[in-house]
Amino acid sequence: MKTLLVYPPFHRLHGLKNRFFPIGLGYLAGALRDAGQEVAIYNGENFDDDEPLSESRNHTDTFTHFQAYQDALDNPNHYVWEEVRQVIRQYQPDLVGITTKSCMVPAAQIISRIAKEVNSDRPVIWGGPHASICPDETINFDHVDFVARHEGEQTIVEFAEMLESGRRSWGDIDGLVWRDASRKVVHNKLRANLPDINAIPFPDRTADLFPSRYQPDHYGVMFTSRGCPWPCTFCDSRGVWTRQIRYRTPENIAAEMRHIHDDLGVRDFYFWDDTFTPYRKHAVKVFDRMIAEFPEKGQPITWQATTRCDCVDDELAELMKRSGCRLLTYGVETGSPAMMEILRKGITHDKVFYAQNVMRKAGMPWHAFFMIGFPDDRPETIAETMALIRQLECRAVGISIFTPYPGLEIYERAKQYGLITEPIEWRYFSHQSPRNHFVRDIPREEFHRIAAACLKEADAFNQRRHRIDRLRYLVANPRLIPGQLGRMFKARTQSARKPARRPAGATTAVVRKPTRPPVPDFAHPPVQSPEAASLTRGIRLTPARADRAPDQGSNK
Ligand code: B12
Ligand code: SF4
Repeated sequence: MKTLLVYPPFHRLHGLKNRFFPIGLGYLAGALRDAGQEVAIYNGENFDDDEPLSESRNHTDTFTHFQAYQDALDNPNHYVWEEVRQVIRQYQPDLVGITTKSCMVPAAQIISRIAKEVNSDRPVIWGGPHASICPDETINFDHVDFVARHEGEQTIVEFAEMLESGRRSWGDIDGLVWRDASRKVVHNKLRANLPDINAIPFPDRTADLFPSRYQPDHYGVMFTSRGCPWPCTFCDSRGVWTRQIRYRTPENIAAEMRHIHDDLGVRDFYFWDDTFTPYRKHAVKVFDRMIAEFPEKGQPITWQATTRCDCVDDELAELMKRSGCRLLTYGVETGSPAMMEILRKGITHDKVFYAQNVMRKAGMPWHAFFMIGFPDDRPETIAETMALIRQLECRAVGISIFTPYPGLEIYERAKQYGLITEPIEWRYFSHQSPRNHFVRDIPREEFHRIAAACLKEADAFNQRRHRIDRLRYLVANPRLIPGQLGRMFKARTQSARKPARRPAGATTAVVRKPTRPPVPDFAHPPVQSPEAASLTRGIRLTPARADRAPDQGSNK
């Protein structure tokens, strides 16, 4: 019984790079492998180094590449879809499992269609945040046979085993949504969270079909906990995990770090926990264990994570630094006290400056994430956010255009204000969409003008800070200089190997002309022509598990 787990492409369809190991699928693969099942991961977001993709260097890259994304969705011969076809044909899975965030829905639909084109009798099952939060919509999509909600390890194993056994008692699998013989949608009992997450097998990072697309540190993604106890109205963490937080033991965390350090060569770890240090006592034990496992003088490692401004202090920061922390990211969200109330994030400006002070004393770089465009935002509240940003000493800020995802309190608020039309057209609905406008009191055009100015200012802020802070940090941490030089050298050689821009007049592949209205002018001028980013090109499957596929495109 072979299961193919698919991470749908998103940035890659925009013509942009976004490389990481899809750890959620890694967990599912680990569970299936431990249950004796054959499994492979196809990460549709990952890419070969010679693909014509640009680095995402500033806030507006995804907006300027938005048309390329739309074209890719409309072009059945786009090279990524050709790749998907070839992977499914060659791997011949008995089951295709697709993970979905809301922004990936259109790509996941195309992948499901391709899976059915190749083998119409093999089931397609969706899981992940979107499927968990919008199960009814999902089960009604064409080519989706089953939906798995919330924690997926047990569900996928039980599902694969039942499929293999020929039994069809789908009602016995918790967390499953399916159709009975009369096509009626059945929602099984919700899957309860596993009580002990230490018992979950480590993610199988070797299941990826394209290992040559990763560098060792791309496998360094980890989780030390699941869930987040805070009630923020804009965050879907609880839609995936509920508000219960479950921790791994320091020993279990260190064992996974040791495994990927020794077996895969990971030196730089990325903890993707919703909030990395919510429980101080536990965090101290984790850092102590990390220091014992990877002593600074013997086997130095580095890591980064995301946390809250009220979850750090001087002593903790010192410990983090000793255990290898090279960057902390804080979700500050807004500079407006009124918006902060609505977001129920529970932090104040005081806390932000407190965290800034902690970081300054520890000499540790940090980033701050913000959003603008909340349903109740006004020009003055957005100005408050920009004013706060100007006072920050962080190395970089990230500003997202707020997007309300279903299942959230703030989604209902936006709906009440008449800012959301259902059913949602997911291809236009994401943080990366220049059409985003979920603000009641600022007309669309004016909001886009304000947002473009904010993003431009944030880009300028980041460029300035990045240069200064990197220099400062390296002077304070000379042991990191060789690694930094290595990364710079690698980045240079990679960009030197980047394919040249398409010469004018070169043969173009078939890209169906868009019939949609033009995208509003939200961003700076494009850095790369959208057409160039969406051209069909030859795909080369690495010979690791799939045979080399014939070249398809003409832009070689
Ligand atoms: C780390 C993270 C990221 C990382 C990595 C993304 C990744 N690899 O998936 C980065 C920074 C790149 C990222 C980007 C974005 N993210 Co994010 N991210 C997260 C975070 C914190 C953890 C995700 C994760 O890996 N969890 C751990 C694994 C184990 O869980 P999992 O993947 O959900 O898988 C489990 C189950 O869902 C299920 N499952 C999943 N897939 C499948 C498939 C099948 C077949 C089955 C049976 C089960 C199953 O089983 C798994 C194991 O139990 C979540 C918050 C959260 N708590 O989920 C937000 C979250 C998923 N992200 C979110 C968003 C909005 C985004 C962005 C759109 C934000 C933006 N500004 O652009 C982008 C999307 C870009 C992209 N192409 O992914 C939202 C999604 C909301 C939604 N309705 O879609 C979340 C929920 C946070 C939030 N803001 O509310 N994100
Ligand atoms: S603290 Fe962060 S992860 Fe937790 S609910 Fe709030 S925004 Fe989500």
